[in-house]
Amino acid sequence: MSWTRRGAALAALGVIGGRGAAAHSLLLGSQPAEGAALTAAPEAIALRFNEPVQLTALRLFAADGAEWPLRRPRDLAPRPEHRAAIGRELTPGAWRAVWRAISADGHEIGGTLRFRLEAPR
Ligand SMILES: [Cu+2]
Repeated sequence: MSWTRRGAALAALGVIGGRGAAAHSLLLGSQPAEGAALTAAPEAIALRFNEPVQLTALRLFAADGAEWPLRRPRDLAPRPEHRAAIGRELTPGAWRAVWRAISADGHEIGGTLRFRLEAPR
């Protein structure tokens, strides 16, 4: 089932949003940090949650929409920390990492992490 269809199915069951929202797993932090302006290209993207979550998607995009390769374990076991190695050095500019996960309470959560890589000077 695609994520879109799964999301629609979950929404139909009333499990997305509304009651119990406070019980969703929370993203506590990341590397790079949200909004960071970096002077050196990061070698990985890391996400840290308050409890184990199953990371179902993590994709990295350049400002022009080009997707950059990430390498992460195929193992989908729930963990509080997830890390993906960046397969190719980032170019200067704006970047966004889009992630989705299954929260420990079974709900789908997701977000977008934005950061910049400054041009060398
Ligand atoms: Cu929830």
